[in-house]
Amino acid sequence: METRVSSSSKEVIISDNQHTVLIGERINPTGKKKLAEALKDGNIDVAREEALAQTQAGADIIDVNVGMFGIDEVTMLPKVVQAVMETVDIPLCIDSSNPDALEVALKVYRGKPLVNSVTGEEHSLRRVLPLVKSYGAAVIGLVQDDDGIPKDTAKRVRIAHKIVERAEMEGIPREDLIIDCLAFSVGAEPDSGTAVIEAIRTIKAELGVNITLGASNISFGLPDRELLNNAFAAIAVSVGATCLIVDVAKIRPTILAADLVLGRDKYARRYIEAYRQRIKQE
Ligand code: THG
Repeated sequence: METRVSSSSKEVIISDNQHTVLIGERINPTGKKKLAEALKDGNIDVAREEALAQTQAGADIIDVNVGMFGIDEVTMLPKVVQAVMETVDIPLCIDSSNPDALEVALKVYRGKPLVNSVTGEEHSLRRVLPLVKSYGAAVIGLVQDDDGIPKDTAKRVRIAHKIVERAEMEGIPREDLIIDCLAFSVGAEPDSGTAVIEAIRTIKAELGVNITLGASNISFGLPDRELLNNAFAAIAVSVGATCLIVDVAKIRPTILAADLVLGRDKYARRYIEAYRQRIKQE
């Protein structure tokens, strides 16, 4: 199963046969005062800087999210997408729960983007899937429906089936669908980690689709978040996640090590290259 996305000049392939693809999460105003203030003023320089820094840190794809109280996403999302395309030449993941914002961002995008996201909710399936189809994009499906994010594995699996079915009915090939099993914080929900791990295994076995995860959700409200995020990211990859939405600079060394152990880095090429870069900087 290969999901292909692209910028105007570069293609990224998401698959079990390649290294884990890292999607940089940092263009997101949540919890980032400087970026939030800049975006509220219509200033996109901070977003450009984040795009460049994440690409230099080894991001394969950049997530662009401008959703926050006080920011008009329909105006700002295409603006920031345009600015990031001018700054870096890797594919983008267009992150919004507002379909109108997704549509205007898709209009300005050059290449094949990843749309983040559709859910199992009826209003989302009806509005987002036709957009994905008509712009020839790939899409992340969140296992969430009109009752919210399920706590158990079985319901996550049912929603994944529903999203895949509806996408295929719309004419979107299964390769263009990536399922996100959505983790809660293990601080609030002790079984959150195991429910997600089991869901990844089952969805992958039953549907064969690529799997993603926002690794930082697991650690909300806990100390030493980076440590937890790294452990969870490595576990997710070992059970079948093929791309991760993460703070790339903080997660990449662990994932390079995990990829090597899992036979996804032939001759340790990427692992050794990252080591060389690191000692050059010291
Ligand atoms: N799945 C999918 N998309 C997603 C998520 C997901 N998009 C949004 C989010 N989850 C992933 N992105 C972030 C962005 C920031 C943070 C977490 C996830 C974050 N911010 C810190 C905070 O809020 O405290 C601030 C970080 C900083 O300043 O460095 O943790 O799950 N498909």
